[in-house]
Amino acid sequence: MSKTIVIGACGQIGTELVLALRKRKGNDAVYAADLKDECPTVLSQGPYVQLDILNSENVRQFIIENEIKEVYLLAALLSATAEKNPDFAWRLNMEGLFTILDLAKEQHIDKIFWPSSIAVFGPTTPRDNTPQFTVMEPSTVYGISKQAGERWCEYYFNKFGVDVRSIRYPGLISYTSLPGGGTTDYAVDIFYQAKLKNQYTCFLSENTALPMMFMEDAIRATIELMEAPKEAIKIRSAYNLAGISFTPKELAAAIQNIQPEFEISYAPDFRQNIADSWPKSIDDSYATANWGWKEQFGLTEMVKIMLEKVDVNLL
Ligand code: NAD
Ligand code: AKB
Repeated sequence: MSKTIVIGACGQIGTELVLALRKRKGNDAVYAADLKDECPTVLSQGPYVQLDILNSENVRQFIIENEIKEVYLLAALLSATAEKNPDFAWRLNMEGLFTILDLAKEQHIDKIFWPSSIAVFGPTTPRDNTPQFTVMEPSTVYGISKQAGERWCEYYFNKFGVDVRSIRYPGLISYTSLPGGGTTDYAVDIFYQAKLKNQYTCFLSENTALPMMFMEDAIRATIELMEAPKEAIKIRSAYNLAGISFTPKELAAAIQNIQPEFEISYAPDFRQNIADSWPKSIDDSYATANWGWKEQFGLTEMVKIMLEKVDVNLL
C-alpha cells in the first residue's frame, strides 16, 4: 500500500479524514501532519509529523524521502479568520498548494486532494440551487484564494497531467474536533451551547440559509472522489456538493424538537456579510453524474446525532 499524508490533520476535517483513511489503508500508511507540536490522542494510532506547509523545503524533503504518493492538503485559514489577516491568509492558502502541485508535476506524488468551498461564489452568483458553472465573484479573501486555487488545480491538470481532485465543501458539522474559524461554525457551536446552557446567541440572523453537510457524508464524498477512476473525474477545478440547506431558525427548531427548553437569540456580526454573499443551496448534479455522489444525512438525523455526541469538554 503506498503512503498517504494529510496536512492540516488536527483540524475539523483532518481529524476525521485521517481516522477514515487509516481504517481503509492501515494506521502506518497514513501520516498525520500539522503545525501543532503534539499529536492529539485521537490520532495517536499512526504516524504524526510536525510540518509547516509554508516551509516548502521541509515538506518536499519529507514527502520525497518517505515516498508518499497521495496528499490531502487541508491547512488553510477559513473565512472569518482570513478576513482578520488577509495577507497571511492569502499566503497560507496559496503557497502550500503550489508546493504540493509542483511535487506532483515533478512526479514525486500521484494524487492530490485539495478542498475548495462554497466561498468561491459571491454576491452576483445565483443563490438558490447554485449551478456548477456560473458567475463567480467572491468578495472575501478566503473565497478569492479558493477561486484562485481551483483555477491553478485545473491548470496543473491540463498542462502537466497532475491528478488533483477537489470538492466545494459546504459548511461542515461534526463533533470529533472543533471548527477552525469559519462563517458556518455557528451550526456546530449551537450544539455545544445547547448542551451547556440550553441557550445560544447566533452570530448570523435567523433567516440566513446556507448549505451544510454532516461530516460523515463529507468524508465519504472525499474518499469516493479520490477512489473514483481517473476518467470519471470530468471537473478538475472543484465539484459542487450539496447537503442540507437550513437557516439558524430552522436548526434551532430541530433542536427544540428534542430539547424543548432550548432558546436562541440573534446578534449578527461581520460574518453576516460573508454569509449573505454565499449560496443558500447548491446543485451537485455533476458530482452525482460523474462519480455517483449521493448524500445520506438529513437535518433531523444530524441534529439527533450531534446532541448525543458533542462533548463540552472539547471547549
Ligand atoms: P481547521 O482550521 O479546522 O484545520 C486546519 C488545520 O491546519 C489546523 O489543525 C491547523 O493547525 C493546520 N495548519 C494551519 N496552518 C498550518 C501550516 N502552516 N502548516 C501545517 N498545518 C497548518 O480547518 P478545516 O475546517 O479542517 O478545513 C480544512 C480545509 O477544508 C481548509 O482548506 C478549508 O478551507 C476547507 N473547507 C472546510 C470547510 C468546513 O466547514 N470545515 C468547508 C469548506 C472548505
Ligand atoms: C467557512 O465558513 O469558512 C467554511 C467554509 C464553508 O468554507 N466552513
